[in-house]
Amino acid sequence: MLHTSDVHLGAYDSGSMELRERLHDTFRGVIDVGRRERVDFMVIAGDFFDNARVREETLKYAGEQLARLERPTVIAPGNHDHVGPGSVYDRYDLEAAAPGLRILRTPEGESVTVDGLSVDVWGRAHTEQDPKFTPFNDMPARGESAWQIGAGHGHFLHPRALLHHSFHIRAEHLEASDRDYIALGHWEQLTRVAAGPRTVAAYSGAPEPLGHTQSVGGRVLVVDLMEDGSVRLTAHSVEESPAIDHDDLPFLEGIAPDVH
Ligand SMILES: [Mn+2]
Repeated sequence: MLHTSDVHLGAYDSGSMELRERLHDTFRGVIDVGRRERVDFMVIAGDFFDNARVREETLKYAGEQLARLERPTVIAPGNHDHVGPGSVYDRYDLEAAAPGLRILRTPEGESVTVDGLSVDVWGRAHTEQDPKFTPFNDMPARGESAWQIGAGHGHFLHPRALLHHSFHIRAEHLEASDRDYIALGHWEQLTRVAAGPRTVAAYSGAPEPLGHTQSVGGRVLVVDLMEDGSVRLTAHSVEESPAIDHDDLPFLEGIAPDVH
């Protein structure tokens, strides 16, 4: 699968034309990685869009690119592209533009089975700016499909984390999830995080970080669901840099996350 998040499409819709185009190009690069690596599906772990007022052309562009993957996509909305009144997802019929697209629209959490695959993706949709929102506490048991993926958008708590951030994700939540892989969004930095012995969990980081302090950004994760039940990650650059193998990925240490 391809895992991306924090694309923030439309972030510059009312500003610089050059930055706007660059962000569009970056997402095209994400789709190019997915096509080149022949992924079976994609998960976008929140903040696909920057806000609910992005231009109509940006919505149309997003639909075109999602369709260009020619594989199903599951979107777990984040704090910038929340569901509920005024949601960006109610402005334009993305599902019609991109066959196989599923948007997780339930704040309490819902599971979807990816078209044609034995893969379930569970996640909770952000509603408008509820700071008490927690993406992963009290998850339901695994579903029926062979592979169980969680997708969520929030702030992983660790000793170096700033506790005032919202949307808390705790290592215990991920350990208790009993999922194979947890696709995280909200941090601009690519990093794996602790999730117990059973589960691999990672932030893909933003393909085009809005902040400038990230140690590793500008990447997208290819997640290999292996025949032996293990999960291997490879971080691909959306530009020209070489890929980073699973064992060389940053593992939380030393990261002061940029969140949006
Ligand atoms: Mn966010």
